[in-house]
Amino acid sequence: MTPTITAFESSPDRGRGLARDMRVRWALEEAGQPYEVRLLSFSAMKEPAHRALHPFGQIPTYEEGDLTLFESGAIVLHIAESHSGLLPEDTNARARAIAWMFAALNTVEPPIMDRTTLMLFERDKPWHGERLLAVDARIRARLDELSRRLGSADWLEGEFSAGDLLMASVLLRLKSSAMLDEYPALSSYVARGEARPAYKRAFAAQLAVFTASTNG
Ligand code: GTB
Repeated sequence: MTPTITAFESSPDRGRGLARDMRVRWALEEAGQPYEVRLLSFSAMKEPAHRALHPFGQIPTYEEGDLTLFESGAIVLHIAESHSGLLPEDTNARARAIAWMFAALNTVEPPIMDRTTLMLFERDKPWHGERLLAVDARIRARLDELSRRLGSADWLEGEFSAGDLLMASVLLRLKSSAMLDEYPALSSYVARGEARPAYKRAFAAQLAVFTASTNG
């Protein structure tokens, strides 16, 4: 059955890969799983019909037969468990790859999201500069630790996995800052993710939503 995901009808980044449907699209492309997309306006996301799928009135959601999911991490995990190629077969290696999924979402993404919020919505606040310094220090601490662990490896846990998919997705949010350049191993890691054909297809599909709506 072809799954349907939800995505922004119009995104603050104009479809350039930052909204969280991107990681779901990427996972589906890695899995070779075709999918459909239902685009939602900001007001439609808060309507009861969408809240029945997503209690917090956000994107992305995932519908497949009688299964409905929200939370991008849970969706990526479901895709990874339902298809081969995104999680190792070996039980322990699989558990470690899943740990990296949680690390991406629970340890690395929070300070990076704080930065995104500061830059998108809080530039006019009197405390903006001071808070940005504090948030950047927290991000650099995580990047330093992550970079040390990655070392010269291509991926975090052997072969590319859903852990790398989520970690690279999270780090990509820093592309608009110069911060990633301070960590060459992480810059190369993200570039390896972006170079994957599945990532490129997912990015093009998300961008096409915006270019289609501005052209037509
Ligand atoms: N924990 C949830 C998940 O991982 O699925 C978080 C979902 C979430 O934050 N969704 C956002 C949303 O629906 C879109 S991704 N927001 C609308 C709302 O809450 O009303 C966050 C996002 C989108 C776009 C940019 N950008 O353009 O820079 C950055 C971040």
